[in-house]
Formats: sequence, structure tokens, C-alpha cells
Amino acid sequence: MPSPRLFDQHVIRQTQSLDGVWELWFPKQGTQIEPQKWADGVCETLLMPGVWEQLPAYKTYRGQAVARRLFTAKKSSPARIVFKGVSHTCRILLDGKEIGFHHNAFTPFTLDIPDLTAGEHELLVHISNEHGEISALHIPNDYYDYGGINRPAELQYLRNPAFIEWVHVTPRRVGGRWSANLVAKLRTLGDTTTADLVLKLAGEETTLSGVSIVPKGGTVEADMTFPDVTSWNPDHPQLYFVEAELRVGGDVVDDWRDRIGFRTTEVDGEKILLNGQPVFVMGFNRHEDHPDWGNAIPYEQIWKDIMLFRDMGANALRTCHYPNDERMLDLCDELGILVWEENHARGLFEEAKIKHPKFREQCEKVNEEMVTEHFNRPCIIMWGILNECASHTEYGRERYKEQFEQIKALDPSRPTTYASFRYDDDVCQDLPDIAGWNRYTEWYKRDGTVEDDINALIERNETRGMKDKPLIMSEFGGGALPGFHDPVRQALWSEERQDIVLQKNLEVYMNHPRNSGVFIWQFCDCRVDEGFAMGRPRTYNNKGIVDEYRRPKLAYGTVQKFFREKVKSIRYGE
Ligand code: ADA
Repeated sequence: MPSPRLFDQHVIRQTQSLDGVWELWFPKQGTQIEPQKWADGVCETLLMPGVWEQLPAYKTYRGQAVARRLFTAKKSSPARIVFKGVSHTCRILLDGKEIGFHHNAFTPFTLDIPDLTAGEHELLVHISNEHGEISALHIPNDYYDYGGINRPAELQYLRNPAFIEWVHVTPRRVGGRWSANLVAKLRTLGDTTTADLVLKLAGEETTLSGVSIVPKGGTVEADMTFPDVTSWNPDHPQLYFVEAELRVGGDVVDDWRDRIGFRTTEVDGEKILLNGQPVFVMGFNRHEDHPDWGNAIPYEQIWKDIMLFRDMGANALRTCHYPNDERMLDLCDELGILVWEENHARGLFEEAKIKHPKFREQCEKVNEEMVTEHFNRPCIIMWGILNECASHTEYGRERYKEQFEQIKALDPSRPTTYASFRYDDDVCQDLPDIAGWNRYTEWYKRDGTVEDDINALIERNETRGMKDKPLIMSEFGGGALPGFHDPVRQALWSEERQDIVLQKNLEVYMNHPRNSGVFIWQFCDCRVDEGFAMGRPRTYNNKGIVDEYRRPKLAYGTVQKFFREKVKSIRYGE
């Protein structure tokens, strides 16, 4: 069964996959079903990770269902259940007792089971992909909100109630010498206790003795130096395992592993620096979407997508518009793909939408889970928030400000950004470290030239806070219906017209002295909510360079030409 990661995060801590065929109980009528009343429903079966839209009868179902499976616990012990993603809101019941709730399809969560007994258990996951007061972020959108367990899940047996929740590594380089700050979060499902914590990284080791471990959890930290390590960059994405062991009375009772890379990412005036050198990022916005898998994309398809990124010469991914599957981030770590990872938000254009009663709490939770879970990923070189939200109002500004402050507090080591389309009235340009602009010249805007447009955008916003900070063109492109060719007229929606749109944009953006990067909208066509259909033929966003089955469109060769040419002039910092 697919592991939640591309490597084992535990050797001592025993894990057991919960992936596989689950029952999926739907209401006989309507869209509501209570978890304990699952037996009154209609039973389907589904291979998880999976979404119910994979079942023909539920291709457009928006409502509730109860995913159900039995599992056998091999032994009695404290335990945890990890879900890497449930789309999009769920309540979890173990043997009929509610043990947890989670909102948002795109961030992992964990459930504590202090006293799991050996033998058979019933796990119920009550899932909703509904829209409305349930969610400020999962709304009818220009991508589709699926229903299911969209990412891997596993059971973890703890040898001791005390365990390692995570270890965060922040690499630093002073005078050419690498060091790192390591922070470990420890917690116990039992009573307060003490233990020794051993941290190992790149051949170095340090022990923190007699650490107190409390039920609500706490952190300890250590600084370590590394005289002989290789830096991480896209040319040589050197990874190292950080390994933590918790010892009680000399016995190793828990362990936790992750991979890190020695690299720094910062801004210096108008430049984004990777290991102290200016870097130009070029790649795609990619939705986690596929006709066969919905947003529960298997690793094999994640891998194929990144192979297409590399074939076109891309060195970067923007995780529009939500935190990505950790196997994608692990792959980007391994292959040296730079990532703009962003929290979950799209289309909250107006103030009313960010005044949804649950907006602040749901954003705060996604930000915390995104940064906490993805902290160590060397591929992530910036944190993005709130794509095209109400950054033109004072209320919106307060929301951007509080979220940037939250993210900086969680991780001061990375620059922040957001993508705006408020070219004339954005009031938040002073807040991020990097300015991102979504601009559709030659598509939505077909008067004037791309060059005049970006120069006017820069001139207008330099006086509004964007001065002396890097700029990225975070979205641009045009639509093409797969297979629609019109070489003579180059009509809108033809592959020829999309190719022209990209040529005209890339000619300017790839060479503009003020620009530090491009993310084409978008990598692949993606399914959208029916409400968008009038502007989205096939109820698809057709701006992909490949279609939803990853079949290349005419523009594929143009993008490849520009990216492969540019990469010749890129030298990454060591
Ligand atoms: C916006 C938005 C994208 C997509 C795009 C489009 O910039 O950020 O999610 O909707 O427009 O295709 O128009």
C-alpha cells in the first residue's frame, strides 16, 4: 500500500496502512447521513485514497457519506491514526465513539488513541463535501471539491505514551559554515514523564537528557554545526535524514525521521536568493486533479506530472491553491523542484467572502498545519496565502496582515508572498516579502502589449509597497480546448491561440529585468464547479499546457523552448 511519504518516517514506531478498500455508505434519499446510522444507507465500496466521484453514480454528488472499515490492531498499546487528507470535512469515530474532527481537504491531521486494545475495531469517517456555512474555503470554485479520503492514512503503535510529534530543522550558514537549529515537539498520551532525546543529522549527534514530557506537549531545542555537508539546490538536491530517538531508561521507546536540505532562501531587494544567489523560478500552477482520481492522485501520477515538468524544463511548482500531498513535496525535494506552497483560498474576491464566520479560524488552522507539517521541505522556498482574496479593502488587509504574522511566527526562515489581481487598488503590497501577480494579458485583456502592461503594473504598484521587493508573475496564460485547431484564424480556445498567448507572455516575462519568476496557468486542465461552466467549456478550466489526461497541447513545445533556453543561464547558489 502507498506510504504517506516517500521514505519511512519511523523504524521503531510500528505503522499499519489504513489504505485499501473501504465501505462507503450514502443516504438512501437526499444528502445527509448520520455516522452511527450508516447501516440505513446504500453501500458502495471504494479504494482509498479515493473520492466518490470515481463512482459513476456519484460523479456529481455533493453531500455526506460514511466511510467505514474494520481493522485488526496487532497489539494493545497507545496509538495514533494519521490522515494525510480527507476531502473536505470529517468526523472520525472509533468503535462508535467520536475521537476527532477535521476541516479542510489539504492538510494532514492525527487522532490520539491512548489505549488501543489488540483485536478488531471499526473506523467510521463521516465525510462532507458540501458547500455553505460549513466552510469559508471549500466553496463553488474554478476547481472541483471532491468527497473522500483523498490522501493516505495509517495507524501508528506507540511503544510508550510519550512520543515525538515532530522535529523542525532550520539550516543556517555563517561564513560558509553550515549549522542548524533543531526544535523537537514532544508529547505524552499518559502522565507527565521524563526521557532523553537523541538528535542525529549528517553524522552529528546530540543528546538532550532528562527532558520533561507533558500531555499538552512542549518543545526542546538544540543547535548543531555541520563542518562537512553539501548544500541543497536544484542542480544537486542533496538530502540528509534528521533522526530523533526518545529513550526511557536507556531503551529507545520512539523514533521520528524526516529529510532536510542545507539551503537558505531569502530576499535581497528585488532578488530572491537561494543559498545567497539570485534565482529565477519558472514552472506551473498545478491543481491536484485527474479524471480518474479526482484529487486523490496516486503517487505514480504525481511522479508522471513532475516528469512532464522536468521535460518542459521547469524548475518550480506553485501549489495552487492549497497545501499539496506530501509525496509531491518529497519528490520536489528529491528532484530539486522549487515550490511556492500556499494555503487554501481562491476566489474570495469580495469582503463578504472573507467575512464568512469561519474564515479566520479555518485559515489559521490550515496555515498552522501547512507550516508545521511541511516545515522541513527544502523545496519550499516561500509560503503563499490567500490567492486573489480581498486585498483591496482595509478589512482584507487586516486578514492578510494577521496571516503573514502567523506564518512568520511559525517559520521566520522563509519569505512570504501572495498572488493578487488587484492591479489598481491593492492595499497589501507592503505586507509580503515577494509580490505575486496574476495577469492574463492576451487572454482576458486583449488590448495593449504584454510589455506595456507589466511596466504599467510595476509603475503603479512600486508606489504602493512593491518597491525594492522581488516580483513573480504567478499566473498568466490562455485556454485551449484539447484538439481544437484553427491555424488560420487562431480563434480563442484553439491550441494555436493558446500557443500565441504563451509566446507573447513568455517573451516578456522571461526576460524582464524586474521579474524573478513565472508560473504558467496552468499545468493541466482541471474540472471545475458547474457554476463556472459558462466560461469553462466542458466544465473544465482549459488553460492547461496538457489536458486533464496529461496529453500535450501545441503550447507544450513553446513552453519547453523558453524554459530550456532560460535554464542555460541559471547558476544556482551552492
Ligand atoms: C485566477 C485564479 C485561478 C484561475 C484563473 C483563471 O487567476 O487564481 O485559480 O481561476 O484565474 O483560469 O481564470
